[in-house]
Amino acid sequence: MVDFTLTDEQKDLRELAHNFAEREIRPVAWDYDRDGTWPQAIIEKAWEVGLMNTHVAEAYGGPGLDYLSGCLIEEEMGWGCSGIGTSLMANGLAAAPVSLGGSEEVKKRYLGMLCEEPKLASFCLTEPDAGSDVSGMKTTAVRRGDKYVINGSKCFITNGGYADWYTVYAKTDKDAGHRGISAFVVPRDASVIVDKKEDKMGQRASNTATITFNDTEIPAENLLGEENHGFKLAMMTLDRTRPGVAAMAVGIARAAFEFASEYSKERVQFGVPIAMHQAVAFMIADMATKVEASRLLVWQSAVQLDEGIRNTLASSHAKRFSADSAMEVTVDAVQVYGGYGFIKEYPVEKLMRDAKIMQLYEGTSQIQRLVIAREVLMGRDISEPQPELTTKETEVAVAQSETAAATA
Ligand code: COS
Repeated sequence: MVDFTLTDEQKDLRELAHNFAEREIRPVAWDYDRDGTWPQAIIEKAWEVGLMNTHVAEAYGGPGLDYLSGCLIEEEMGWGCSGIGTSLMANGLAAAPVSLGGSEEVKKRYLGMLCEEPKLASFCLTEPDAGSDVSGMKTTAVRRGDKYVINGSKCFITNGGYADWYTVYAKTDKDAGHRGISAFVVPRDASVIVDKKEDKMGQRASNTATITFNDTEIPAENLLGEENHGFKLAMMTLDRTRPGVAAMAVGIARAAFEFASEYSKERVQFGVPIAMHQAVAFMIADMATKVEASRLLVWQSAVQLDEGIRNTLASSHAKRFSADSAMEVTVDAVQVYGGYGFIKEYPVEKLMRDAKIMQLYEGTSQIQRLVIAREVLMGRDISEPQPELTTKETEVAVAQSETAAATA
C-alpha cells in the first residue's frame, strides 16, 4: 500500500522548519543575497532548535532522524533561502561518509563535534580538473607510518572557509582509476589552507571556497572505509544526499510558484488580474504540477533509503527532475512578473539565480541522466538493498593497513 500521510512527528518537524524559515530566514534572505553575508547567527539558531545534523545517529549525539524527515526540513530551508539552507545542510554531506565508513572513535570525535556545538564540516571531492569525472582527481594521500600525508587542491567546497573538519577524497593508488581513491577526515587544524571565496551568481549567502592541502598530515585512523574504496563511499554518500538537495530545489520552486501566483492575482492588465488570462494561468498550473511531481520523486527516493532499498535510480530521478523543474519554474515566475521580474526590488530574480546551482552541484543534470540511463538500461532489481560499508570492514581495513605499514 502506498501512503503519503506524514506521521505527527514529521508534521511537527515540518512546521518547526517552516516557522524557522519564515521568521528567521525570509526576512533577511534578500539582504544576505545582496551582500553575500555569512549567516552565522542563523546557523547558531538552527543548530539550537535542532534543524541541523539530523541524520547523525543518537549514539554520536544526533537525533538520528529518517531521510524523509530530513527532506521535509530541506524543502522548508529551500523555501526560506536556498543559500542559507545550503550553509545549514552541508554538514549532512560531509558527515554521511563518516557515518558510513568511520571507525567508532572517528565517528565519536567528528560527528560528536557537530552535535556538541554549532560547528561545520565540508565535503571535498571536486577539483579544478575533476568535477563530474571523479576518478580524474589529482590530490594524493601517501601512507607514512601511522599517518597519511595529503597534497592537492579541492574547489567549490561548500562551507569550506568555516569548516572545522573536512571529508577529503584523494588518490592512494594513482594508477588504479576509481579503484585508487580513498576518503579521510582532515581536521581544520592539520594545516589546511583556505584559498579563495567564490563570488557567485546565486546562493550568495553560502560560502564556497578552494581548499589546499600542502603536506597535510593526518592520523591513519582517519581513513574512512577501506583504502582504495573511497569512490564507492562517495557514490553511496551522494545516493543519500541527493534526495535532500532535490528537496531544497522543491522549496525554491514552491517559493517561486507562490510569489508568481499571488502576483498574478494582483497585477491587472487589459482590465483583469493577469491570472485571468489563460496564457498566465497555464504557466501557474504547470508550476504547480512541477512542484508536486518533484516532491513525490523526492519522497520516493528518501523513503527507499529509509526502507534500506538501493535508491540510486530514484535519487537521480529526484535530483534531475527537481533541479530542472526549479529552473523552469523560477524562469516562468520572472515571466509572470514581466519587466518587474527582472528588477532586484522584486523577489523572483534571486530565486532564478539560486535555482541554477541546483542543476550543477551534487551532480549536474547531465550526470543524473547518465546514472538514470545506466540504471534503466541495466535493469537493476528495484528492491535491491542499499550497498553497505560496515564498521567491521573499516576496522579490518585499518588493522590491515597498519600491519602493511609496519612490515614495509
Ligand atoms: N553505490 C555504490 N557503488 C557505486 C554506485 C553507487 N551509487 N555507483 C557506482 N558505484 C560503484 C560501481 O559499482 C563500480 O564498482 P566497481 O569498482 O566494483 O566496478 C564503481 O563504483 C565505478 O562505477 P562507475 O563505473 O559507474 O563509475 P564512473 O567513473 O563511470 O562514474 C559517475 C560514474 C559519472 C556517475 C560518477 O563519477 C558521478 O556521480 N560523478 C558526479 C560526481 C558529483 O556528483 N560531483 C559533485 C560534487 S559533490 S558536491
